[in-house]
Amino acid sequence: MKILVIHGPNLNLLGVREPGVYGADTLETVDAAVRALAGDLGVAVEIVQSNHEGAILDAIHGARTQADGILINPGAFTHTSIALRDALAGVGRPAVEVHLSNVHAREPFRHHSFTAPVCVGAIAGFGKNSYLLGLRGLVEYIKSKKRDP
Ligand code: CA2
Repeated sequence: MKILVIHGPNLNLLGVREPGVYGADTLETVDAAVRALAGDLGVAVEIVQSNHEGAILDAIHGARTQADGILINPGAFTHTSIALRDALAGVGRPAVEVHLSNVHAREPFRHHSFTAPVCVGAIAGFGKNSYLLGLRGLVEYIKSKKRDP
């Protein structure tokens, strides 16, 4: 099983600015934890980060032939991008949306997600652990679908 992990815009700044909101973890420490859990679960991961909407769309399209599922933190595109929603809906691969912060406890403009309704689940508010919980959930979901399609 192979999972495509996508970090959206500005997540490359993690740990460098705003530690009060997003914690002290850097993207490198998040990726290391994701890779370690993937190893424990016996799945392969490909991890990408982009600040460009089109590049993220291309990565999602690539999952159609190259991955079994998508773990995505769409960053601020969560709240703005119908294109991202259409890509996730159209690619035919299950996706889980994750957020470091509890977006529902923040500004009202972060409460709406264009992308969560086309994902099989969403997790927010647990920092780095949101990715780990999301990865576990996605892998279990894919396994259960293989057992009982
Ligand atoms: O909580 C999350 O994971 C978010 O997806 C993070 C996004 C934000 O726009 C979403 O509403 C929630 C922001 C990405 C990180 O942005 C940073 C900006 C400056 C310094 C560090 C991170």
